[in-house]
Amino acid sequence: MKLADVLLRKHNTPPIWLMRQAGRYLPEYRAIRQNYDDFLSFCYAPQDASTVTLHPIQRFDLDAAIIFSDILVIPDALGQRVFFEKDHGPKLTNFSKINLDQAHTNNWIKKLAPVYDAIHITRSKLDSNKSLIGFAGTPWTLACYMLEEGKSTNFNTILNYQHNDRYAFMHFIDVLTHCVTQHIRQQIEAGCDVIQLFDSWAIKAPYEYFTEKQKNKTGFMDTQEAYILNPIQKIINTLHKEYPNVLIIYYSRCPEQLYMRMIETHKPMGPFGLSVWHEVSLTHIKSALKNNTTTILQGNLSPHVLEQGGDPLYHEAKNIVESMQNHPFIFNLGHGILKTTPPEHVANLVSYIRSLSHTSSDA
Ligand code: 1CP
Repeated sequence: MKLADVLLRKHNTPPIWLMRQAGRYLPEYRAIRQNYDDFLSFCYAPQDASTVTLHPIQRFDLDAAIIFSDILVIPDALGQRVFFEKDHGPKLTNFSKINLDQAHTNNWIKKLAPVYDAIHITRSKLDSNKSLIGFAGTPWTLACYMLEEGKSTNFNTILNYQHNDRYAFMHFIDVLTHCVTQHIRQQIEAGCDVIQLFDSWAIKAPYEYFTEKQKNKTGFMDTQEAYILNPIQKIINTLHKEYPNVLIIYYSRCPEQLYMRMIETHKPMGPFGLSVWHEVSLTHIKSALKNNTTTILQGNLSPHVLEQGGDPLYHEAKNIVESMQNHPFIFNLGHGILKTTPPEHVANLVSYIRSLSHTSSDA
């Protein structure tokens, strides 16, 4: 079933897909991965990227495929080259050398043509009843990797920069907002019917009130509104005006309070979903939505529970599905699948979720 179909409430089964469903826990992924020294060259190889996108669909019959790519293709295309060292996470070249003015020429997007080719190929091979998900990092999360020049532990560079030079930082967020919108537009044009925005580092966003002067000058109350809520809503609204049927899901690793603010402030103009981190209670978020059943919820099994498998997995999965009855819902993890996860656990989870809903519909 297509993911947006949950709004039609025709199915008893919640659709299921898993963040990072293509990846190193699958032997068929590792076999292809070893042909590339450099991870991004793999992302820019349309045939192989499409093949690994389809692996988890062939193996587990999940309801959606997510295009095999990375959130860091945007900085790479902007000229801040990205490298992955084995088991060390990403490293990005010098931030100060990139020219942000070129972002508006849209020349940089040409570098991402292989991603759109991979989407074309995948759509032509994917069953028409399944969704194809495109994605991007959010401006804040991309800014974290770009300013920190890789994976950070203390986030000092970005936190100091935003504090010491608010307007320059906000200009940077604006540029990234444009880039993310462009990259998503191309993914939709290439054949994606669902988009997920990954805000993996929203949890590191500061919550600082603006001074009167800053408030008047920017129109924002605080940094959370300026760096997260406003840019995300701007991206979603721009895209929904052009593509009113595309489901856009916002995934965030953030405190409950930020989801609540998103719920209060975002008035969706098209199908919209919130994907909830497993450290946050999905039922609290559901309660905050009150009777608003136009916002789809997605999540939020712990990836550790999936890795462990067995009874705790079934118990947690059942609780989640039961608590989401009467609300449009997509089953997923609360963060990406761990590379130590046995593939059989994924197969078990999928058949369990599908058996559950049959039982409840028979009752
Ligand atoms: O060598 C390898 O095999 C590299 C592992 C890997 C994979 C499989 C990386 C490096 N990226 C990916 C693919 C990927 N990344 C997908 C593919 C589609 C799928 O889900 O199957 C997606 C959606 C992403 C998104 C992504 N990349 C995020 C957001 C989600 C999340 O995990 O929070 C982030 C933060 C990245 C950056 C990144 N790329 C790769 C790694 C190891 C990381 C995380 C670095 C860090 O911990 O800071």
